[in-house]
Amino acid sequence: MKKTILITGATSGIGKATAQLFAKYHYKIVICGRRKDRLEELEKELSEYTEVHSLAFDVRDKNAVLESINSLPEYFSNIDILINNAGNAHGLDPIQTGDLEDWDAMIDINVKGLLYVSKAIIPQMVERKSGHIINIGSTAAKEVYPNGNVYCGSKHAVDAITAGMRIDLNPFSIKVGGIHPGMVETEFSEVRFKGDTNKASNVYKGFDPLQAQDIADIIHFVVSRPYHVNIADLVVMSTAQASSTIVKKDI
Ligand code: NDP
Ligand code: 8X3
Repeated sequence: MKKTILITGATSGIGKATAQLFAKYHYKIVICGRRKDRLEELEKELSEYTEVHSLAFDVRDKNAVLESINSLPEYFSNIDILINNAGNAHGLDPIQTGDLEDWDAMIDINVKGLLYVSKAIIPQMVERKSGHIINIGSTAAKEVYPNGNVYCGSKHAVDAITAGMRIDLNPFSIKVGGIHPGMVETEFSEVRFKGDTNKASNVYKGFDPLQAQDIADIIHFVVSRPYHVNIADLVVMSTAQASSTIVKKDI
């Protein structure tokens, strides 16, 4: 029987590449994001390979999250795999000049949004005593870098919540794991620098950064392990990167 995967943040970057890869493996796919035009376009693209359903909601809106997920047509309603991927950094400022709206966005999206989506899906996994939840953290979940303060805090929270989920869901045979990428060339830096594409592209200049497809491949590897294998915690960086701040650049 085909498995169903729900991916948040599927309109761009890692989430989109993951949806594209899993479509080729013929999973049933629920793609989520706020940008309806992108969801429509992706649904059309993936429908060549598999059945796809789009859900447009803002993960910050807990009622919208619960209503959307509860409204899934029966065919898509049993979620076997949840990829909690929606998230972003907003700003890169020292703590003393950080913007309150940026802080709210990062805590509300990266932490509370992940919890709301999980809350909407975990009960059915518990009921069925099966499921797999993958939370996308970051190297920023494992270390803190200058001006990363609140983003790193939000990702450390994702790391802790992931461990907590794994403990609480252990009696129900639900797999839970975190995947923690280093620098991946997506729209991430464009969002962080509020649309400044020059500043954003400079982040990835002079080395070979990870691409969204690299993370999608890893997600597929993690999901496709045998039943008794759970990859609990995985950190991945480009070869040029040794830590959040140590990157071997050729310029
Ligand atoms: P992108 O900016 O390319 O994608 C982010 C996705 O999150 C988009 O699909 C966006 O959809 C969705 N999203 C953002 N805010 C919301 C919201 N309020 N409600 C619903 N969906 C939202 O970035 P990445 O693909 O790089 O990021 C994916 C994840 O990977 C994030 O959690 C990020 O922190 C993490 N990560 C990224 C790294 C990188 O270097 N790129 C490294 C390590 C981790 P939409 O705008 O349509 O709502
Ligand atoms: C993103 C990693 O170091 O580019 O989570 O902020 S970093």
